[in-house]
Amino acid sequence: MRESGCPEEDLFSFLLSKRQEDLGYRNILSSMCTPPHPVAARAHALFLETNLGDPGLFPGTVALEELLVRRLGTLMHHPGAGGYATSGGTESNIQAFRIAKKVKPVKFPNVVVPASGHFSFQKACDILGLEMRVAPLDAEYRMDAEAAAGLVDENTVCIVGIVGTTEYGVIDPIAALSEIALDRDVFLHIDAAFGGMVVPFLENPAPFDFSLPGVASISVDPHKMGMSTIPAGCLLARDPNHFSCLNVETPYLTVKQECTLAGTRPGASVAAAVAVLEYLGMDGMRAVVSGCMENCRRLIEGMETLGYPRAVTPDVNVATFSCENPPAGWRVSRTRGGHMRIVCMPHVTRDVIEAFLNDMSDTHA
Ligand code: 0PR
Repeated sequence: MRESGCPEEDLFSFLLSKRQEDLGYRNILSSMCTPPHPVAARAHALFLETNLGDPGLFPGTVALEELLVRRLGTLMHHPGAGGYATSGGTESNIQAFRIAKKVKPVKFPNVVVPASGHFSFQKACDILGLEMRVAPLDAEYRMDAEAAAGLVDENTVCIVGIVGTTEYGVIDPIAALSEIALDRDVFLHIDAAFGGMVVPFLENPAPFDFSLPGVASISVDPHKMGMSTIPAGCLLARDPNHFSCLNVETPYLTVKQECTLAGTRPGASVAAAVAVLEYLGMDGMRAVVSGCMENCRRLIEGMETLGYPRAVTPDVNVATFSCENPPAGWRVSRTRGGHMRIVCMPHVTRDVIEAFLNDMSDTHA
């Protein structure tokens, strides 16, 4: 550290110079995050110093966390779901595995995860000493439910299904997985970190949530399509008592037990997540999602016209193509299968898509 402090103006010109090295979101087509909605930023500022890790000190913020869980539980067709605000999909996935492992205590536990699983499942298995059994995908990158069933044995503590896969934006056959979970009495965790804030706002979505009786827990992230500030995730469980198996004693805090992974936890991003849901309502979210889906369709159509076929028709706003290089100045990502991947987040507007297609066609020419 410096011996004596830096003048504020010098400090902030230094910080600003670093901030300017960051890429603006405009030409970023690879991210599942997006600039926060203005009401999220405003709410975040209001709750800056709140700490959900010591709930007795912040009862108002705690009430907002409860409201978030109730809103998202209701969205997932189970208003009585238990839950808490996590730091994102990774923490939610780790905590879901912790619950599943406690629910079925066996000596050599394994979990069945689709090959499309986010790398957070690898972290979770490593931390928790779980064997990860990888279920193959079908030709459209969805989990092969029959093959998954074949991997389940008496040591399987959890099956994972994904709603909106990170790489190809497809939805696994959750209804079939729900049947398998009930049949074989296994905990079924749904990773809807991305799709949880998309699918409920589509027209006539196939059931993927607590409306299916085998679904035990769901992760859904407000800091992705929920346009909240970072970090904002949420883990929901059908049975609220499932969280009590994670409880540890917290003798000197204002509450005596906690089930969360993090200790000190931000209230600001939770208030921001609630703010967006309340401000937009179902109608507002439908409008945002339908815009993103429309842009995604336009992108696919435009790319195919230029001779770059889609890898698959996605269920959510993630488009993938057989295409080598993006035009200069654009950030896209690449799937493990070698496809160009573009996430049509809210900042990827129609104008951005048209500008990208224009640059692609110049490259093509
Ligand atoms: N589950 C799914 C289906 C995900 O897509 C992700 C993240 C996670 C879990 C983990 O969530 P957290 O990162 O919140 O813990 N998917 C994005 C990805 O890996 C995360 C991301 C976001 C990456 C923004 C880059 C970026 O700029 O692609």
